[in-house]
Amino acid sequence: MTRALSFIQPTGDVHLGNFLGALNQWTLGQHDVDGFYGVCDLHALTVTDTPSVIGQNTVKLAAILFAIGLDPDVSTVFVQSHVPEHAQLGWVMECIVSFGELSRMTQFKDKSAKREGEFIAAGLFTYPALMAADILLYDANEVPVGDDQRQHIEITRDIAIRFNSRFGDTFVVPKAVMPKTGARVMDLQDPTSKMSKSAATDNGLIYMLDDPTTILKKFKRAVTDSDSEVRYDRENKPGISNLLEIQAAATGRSPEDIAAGYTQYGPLKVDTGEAVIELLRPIQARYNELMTDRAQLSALLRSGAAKARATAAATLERAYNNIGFLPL
Ligand code: AQP
Repeated sequence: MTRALSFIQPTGDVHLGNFLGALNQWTLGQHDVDGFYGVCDLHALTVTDTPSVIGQNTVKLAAILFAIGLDPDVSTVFVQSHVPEHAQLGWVMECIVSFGELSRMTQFKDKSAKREGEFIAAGLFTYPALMAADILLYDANEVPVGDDQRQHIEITRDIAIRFNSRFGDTFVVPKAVMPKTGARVMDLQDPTSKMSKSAATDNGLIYMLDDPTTILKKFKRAVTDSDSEVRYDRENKPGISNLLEIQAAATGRSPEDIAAGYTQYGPLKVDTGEAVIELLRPIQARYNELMTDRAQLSALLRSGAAKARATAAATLERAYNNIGFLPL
């Protein structure tokens, strides 16, 4: 059976881009794969320095993962720091990737530029090595992610291939899997930039826990394009195409088909907002229920970590043996 693995960082409130690009794929595909899904709190440490924030965000994010429909009897849902093999294989990966490869990662360039003059953790630079370890530990064939993760999956493949040729066949070489629509949801106020937790303002972000009035207001204020034709054309009509793609991802239709039903921007904005409200409504209700029983959430995560650890420990041992470390 195909093995899938994907993570989300507890670096802020989860938004519609995270959901349509990644989380929704995890739930929709969970019965067709052996899925490992989690909260990568070690990665969040690259940009978070306030005590307790990562832990608080992790609980909320875990509740979201169950609220979207990940079934703990079907998928393994866990927190990265609960499985120490991630950090252990992460170091090995740092020794398999080169400084030059890490220097070319656009996410490092973007995130370090945003933090100019501030503390820039070395972990922000070596992050792709830990991410490679996350994926390779589980022999994942597929990594369901949004389009912004393409370069990270490419470097993971390069690392796996290099390790296998240096130390013998050890890791499965994974591939990225992206949804047909929603792989790159753009900021509603700046449709040329991706919707991102670390955006300067949240006016263009739809959070998964935003109330219906806020969601509708943000859609009504979405920036559109200069002429008034409703047409799916990402290059020349980024604002309208983003709305069409969001509505398509929320309803399972195609953006072109949706565009054919509109002659004005106003109704498109309202209908897209309403489709998103209906998509998020049951998730928000389940989230609120789950957050009232923290003991149950912790129990679910403990059992997820135990399952994840069994797989991760076997892969780490295989890697150590193939490297030829002296056995204990
Ligand atoms: N705008 C987006 N459209 C589609 N998919 C997206 N993802 C993120 N933004 C979009 C996907 O969400 C998953 C989890 O993302 P992450 O938390 O690991 O970090 P990220 O990719 O760096 O996402 P953000 O929201 O932009 O966070 P910050 O601001 O912390 O960098 C991934 O599969 C990602 O592709």
